[in-house]
Order: sequence, then structure tokens, then C-alpha cells
Amino acid sequence: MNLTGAEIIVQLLERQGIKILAGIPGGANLPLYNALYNSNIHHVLTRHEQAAGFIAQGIARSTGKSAVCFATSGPGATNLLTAIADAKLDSVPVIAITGQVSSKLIGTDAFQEVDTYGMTIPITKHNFLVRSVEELFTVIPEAFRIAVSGRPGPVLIDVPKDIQLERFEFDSWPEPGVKIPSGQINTLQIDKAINMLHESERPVLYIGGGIIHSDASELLSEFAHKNSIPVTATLMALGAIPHDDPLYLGMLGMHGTQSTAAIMHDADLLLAFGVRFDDRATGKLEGFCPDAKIIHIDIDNSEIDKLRHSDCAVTGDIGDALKLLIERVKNDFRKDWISHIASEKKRSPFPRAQSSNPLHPINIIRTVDSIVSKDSIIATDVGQHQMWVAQHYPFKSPRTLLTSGGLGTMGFGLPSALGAAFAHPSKRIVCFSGDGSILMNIQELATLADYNLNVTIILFNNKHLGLVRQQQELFFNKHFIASKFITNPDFKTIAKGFGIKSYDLEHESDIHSILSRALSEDGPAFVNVPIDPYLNVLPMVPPGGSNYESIGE
Ligand SMILES: Cc1ncc(C[n+]2csc(CCOP(=O)(O)OP(=O)(O)O)c2C)c(N)n1
Ligand SMILES: [Mg+2]
Repeated sequence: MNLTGAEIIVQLLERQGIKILAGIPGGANLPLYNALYNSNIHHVLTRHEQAAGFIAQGIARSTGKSAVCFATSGPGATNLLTAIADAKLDSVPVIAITGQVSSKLIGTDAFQEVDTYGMTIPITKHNFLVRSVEELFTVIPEAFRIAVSGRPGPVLIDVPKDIQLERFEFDSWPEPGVKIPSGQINTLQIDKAINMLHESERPVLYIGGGIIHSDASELLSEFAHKNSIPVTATLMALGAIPHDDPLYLGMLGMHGTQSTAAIMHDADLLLAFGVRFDDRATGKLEGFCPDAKIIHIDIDNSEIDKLRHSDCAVTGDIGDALKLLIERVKNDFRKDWISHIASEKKRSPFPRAQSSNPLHPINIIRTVDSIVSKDSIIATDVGQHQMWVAQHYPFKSPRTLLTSGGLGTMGFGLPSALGAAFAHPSKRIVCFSGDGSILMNIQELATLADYNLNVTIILFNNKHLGLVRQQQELFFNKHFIASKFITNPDFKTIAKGFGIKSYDLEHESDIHSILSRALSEDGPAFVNVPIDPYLNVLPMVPPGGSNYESIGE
């Protein structure tokens, strides 16, 4: 065979099973696009490279498989950075392929040259600057292997233009890169964990995104139920255990349930599974489960003892570990602990009954849930609306919430919803956004219109950067600065201008029927929901405080 570097990349992507990828062409990656011209891979042309990165994330987060995005050199690559960093913090397998100026121009300040390799070292799991066509045969499969093996994460491949153009003679294709099985679990540590659990009177399972990445939700439930261990989830683990499971305590952390914080404060054993003791989840570390021994299981050894010393640590896939734990754990009803939990939950019930105003965000979230089918995927942006969704949407299964947890990136919602819609064309995708966040990637309404996807955007419009306003009110003596927008766009008209059916719930009386239409008619819809600008998301732990110091309603 005799192909160009660009043709080799595209055919290697086909061999990896890539059917769709998003990106924007430019001088330094035009050969790649020329190779795509003859490919079955469908290319989605976004309006900003960050959105191409988030489309890849939407595909990857909702399927668990690697997804690809393309950008040109210079500004194309820098526009991708936020989406790559976001994928790193939430462990999402995204493969970003960027064009670079020709090899002999690297380091000369050539047109649209930036050091993409250097800039992405700290925000990728791994990155490559390709130096020869031959290298592509190892780099591309290697990138796919790295992205999904162990703790998933983004991989960047920077390909100079001359290498994309160079022809190369070869005989055979390499094997596609696949996930390598994670190492054997240390059964001595598992036995130790089981002994600690059997000795414990007040254990709590604290689960994170690792449970979802490992597709271990069912095993987790089986384990928890066998020994009657209550479960709290981080933002990244919502959906890993159904919201109505009697053992479920709700979300923990800055906007977590107050009863959960109280229960965790009493715990004598914390089973930290697929978590990284993130400060948003733990609050002040010294105050987090102060009397509990810790069993920490994570696939990434560097997380063990990073923030909190563990009394028993297991490095490995949480699904594999759970299988061993389930074999060994004894049945227990834990009558006293479970009844203590029931009384704590009663003392500070959650979610609370909300006002009768149908436009209250919590009521809108409940109405949306009552309309859409249970397998719908919910994407969010970042802010108060995100936290209301996390607190009140009744997630039932894994990979049904797409949210930027670690980086907290405004602008994540719309393009990640598009990615989910490409990956799940028969599902309804709902994007809850804020009037600040939506404007950070509003241009992708054009991409949404291009494909007429079943994405419904519900915009909680409080005319503010609400979460900033809330912090200024609560923690900065009401010094409101840079949190109130001077003008408020007419979002209904804007969405219409992009060719998207749009609604405004202002002055409407039949909220339910408008939402029904927006959520069930084929194709996209945009709904502006004017909400009270002065609502706060509660409970809230003051930044730097302990979870049990949370401010209630
Ligand atoms: C890219 C980016 N810039 C700034 C922030 C800081 N920030 C966090 S929440 C928030 C307000 C978001 O406003 P909006 O989208 O309207 O959501 P609301 O809180 O009003 O629901 C800001 C500015 C961020 N998370 N991401
Ligand atoms: Mg807002």
C-alpha cells in the first residue's frame, strides 16, 4: 500500500471504529480533511474548536468509548485546550488530533504556530508530536489504548503538515489500540477490607466517577445491598445508584444533602470507591468523616493517600474489586445503623417541597423529568442551574448525566449535549443551561440546526451569573460586582435566528404543555425560563468549611 500520512491517520481511525468526529479545518490540517473526503467517517463541522472537543466528550461520556476531535494549528489548537483540560479532570477518553506547521518550520514562529505539545503536557493523560509517517502506525493505536486503559483521559496527537502530506509504502496495518486489562487485585487487601467492614458498625460508601467509568454500577448496588451499606455519590457518580434506592443518601459535598453530611460525620468506616477526595466533595478535609477509617479503592495509584491517608488501599479496577468483595462479604441488615440513617433523613428531608411557582427551577426540573422517558440524557452547564439539576433530577442510571465536574466549565452543556445526541440518535437529550453559560458556546445552535438533533435546551434565565451572585451575597457582604448582566438578550429570537423552535415561558400559563412540546417534538427546541434572580442553591457549605457546617434553607 502507498498512502499519505493523512490517509493513514484517517484509515487508522476507521479501523478503531470511529464513525463520527467533530472539528474545524485550517491550513495545517487540510490534508487530513482531504483524506476524510474519501472516508466513511462523518465529520461534524462545529463553529468553535472548543465545541468540537465537547462534542467528543459528549460521545465519550455517554458511551464510555474514545471519541475524536480535529483542530488546526495555532488558534485551532488553543481553542481546544479548555475541552482537553476538562476531559483530563473528569477522566474522559478524548483523542484530539491537531495539525501543526511543517516540521522544518517548528520553532520559527511560523504562521499559526504554537507549541501545542508543550501546552498540552499538563492537561492530557499523554501527548505526542509526530516526527515521521512510520510513527503513525504506533502512535494512533497507542493513543486509543492509553485513552481508555486504567484511568481514562485525553490524548493529544500533534501532526505536522509535511507528515500528513508525505507518501509512505507499507504492507500491513497495525492492530487497533484497545483497553488493556487492569492489573490483578491484591486479594490480601480485599480480605483486610472485608475484615474492616465486618468489624464496622457505621460504614458509608462514598462513590465517584470511577464507578461509572468502570461500568460497575450494578456490582456496586449488589455489594451495598448484601451488607446494607448506605451510599453517597459525588457529582460525577450521580446515576450510578438509582436516586430512589433506599440505601442512597444523596449527593455529598458543597451542595450536598445535609443529612448526608451528618451521617458521614458519624461514620466509623468510609469505603471510598473510585473517588479522589475532591475538595468540592469533602469540604474541609479535617472535618470529613473525622472518626472513620478509610478503605480507598482506585484504578489510579497516584490517588491513594494523595489527600487522605487510607487504612486499607487497593489499586485496580473497581468492578474487579467489587466482584471479589461481593464473594466475601456477609449478609447483614445493620438494623441500628440503617434506622439511625432513616431518622437522620427524616430530620432534614431532601428534596424539600418547593414553592408552588411553576417557574421555580426545581419545579421545572421535576416537570421535565415527568415528561421525558427515563433513559433520556441530561447535560448541564455550570452554575446554580447545574447544582439544582444535580440535587433534584432523579437520576436512575449511569451515563445519564453529562456535567463538567472537575473543571466546572461554562459552555460545556450545549456541545456535550450534541455529542450525546450523535451517539444516541433515538434518545431525547436535555441541556439545562444558564444565561451566562449558554453564551459561551451559543454558536453551536447552528451545528444543532444543521443536524436537527433531538436536543432541548432549558435555559434558567436569572439575568445573572447566579452562582457568583450567590457567593457575593453569602460570603462577600453583598458586594455585588460583575455578577449582574447589564442587558439580557432575547434568547427566543436568537434561537429562532439559528433556525431552532423556541419558546419563552414568560407570561405563559400552560407551562406543562409548552415543555411537553419542546421535549417531544422531533428535532431541537429552546426554552427560555425566566426565574427569580435572587434564588440561592441551598444547602451550601461555605468555601473552605466542613460539610457539616452547611447552610440550610
Ligand atoms: C469558563 C468559566 N468562566 C467562569 C466560571 C466561574 N463561574 C462559575 S458559575 C458562574 C456563573 C454561571 O452563570 P449562569 O450560566 O448564568 O448560571 P447560573 O449560576 O446563573 O445558574 C461563573 C461565572 C466558570 N465556571 N467557567
Ligand atoms: Mg444565570
